[in-house]
Amino acid sequence: MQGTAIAQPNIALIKYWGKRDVALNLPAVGSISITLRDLHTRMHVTFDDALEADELTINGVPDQGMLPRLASCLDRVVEHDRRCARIDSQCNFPIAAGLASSASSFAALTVAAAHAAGKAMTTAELASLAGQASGSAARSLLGGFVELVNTDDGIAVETLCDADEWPLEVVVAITETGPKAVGSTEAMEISRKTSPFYANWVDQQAADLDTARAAIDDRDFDALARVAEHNCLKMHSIMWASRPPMVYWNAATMRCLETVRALQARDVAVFFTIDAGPQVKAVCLPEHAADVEGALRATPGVEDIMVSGLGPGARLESTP
Ligand code: 2P0
Repeated sequence: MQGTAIAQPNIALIKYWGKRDVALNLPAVGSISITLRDLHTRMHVTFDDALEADELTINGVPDQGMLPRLASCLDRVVEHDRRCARIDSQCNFPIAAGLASSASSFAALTVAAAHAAGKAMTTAELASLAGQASGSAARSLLGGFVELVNTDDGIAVETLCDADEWPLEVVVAITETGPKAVGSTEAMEISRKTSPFYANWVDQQAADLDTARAAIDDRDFDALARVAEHNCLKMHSIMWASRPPMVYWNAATMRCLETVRALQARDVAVFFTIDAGPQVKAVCLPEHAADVEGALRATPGVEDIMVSGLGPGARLESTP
């Protein structure tokens, strides 16, 4: 009645922003991401008759705030009356700061819980369950370059290219730690209801997905860079034009973009992407990673740097 799974966060290059069904947590648009290798969440789940309530620890500290969302995910995995669970989450990077901790957490939780409940599930079933908890979590089921596709009745995930087939590096510039002011779920709904750019965003997404898919197929870094930066800035422009406006950037975020532009001017193969937080993710060819890391580390306001290659999807760590 227990399982341990590990999952890595993923960084969207073509972003998910907005829902077509809030109750089922279905995205309004498809997305393409890269799964990281060196940042991870490890989830240990035990279903235990002796417990009177679900329990959660995050990095060893009891946590009530996240518990309802994790418990709902367990309810969906088990489906019928379930035993109470002890959930132990270990995360080696800042939580809730725009580093996709919910993606790795819910991907790992879904895989661990399915095993603990004795349920053999396909990747498609696991992705659907993880996606109901957090849209981006479905993508962390798979490694490398991953596309989340909207289907008639839900979602599907597929690998476009394995991590070792195009081993890019990601340099994450941390400009601020601590939880964000508005969570992604709420921010997406504010955007959908109030941003004058939202409908246009949904209409244009298929074209950006086509461009990115072709760039990945061709291993065309410049083409991927152009469409990823465009898609990222378009997503942020939706947020900026929402009511109330949502600006996740700080001054150091902008300075990091200037650093990336300066690197590009020196023909360094790098591009930026930014999610619902102030961190800047610089995606580059491996031979440029040290150059990119050095430049971002020297950028005023950057508090820390994390570097990661691309990695595998969520998996069971032990099968007791
Ligand atoms: C993404 N983000 O594609 C986009 C880009 C943030 C910006 O998916 O409401 O935590 O739980 O489904 O998955 C973050 O949103 O949102 C996200 P919910 P999630 O990575």
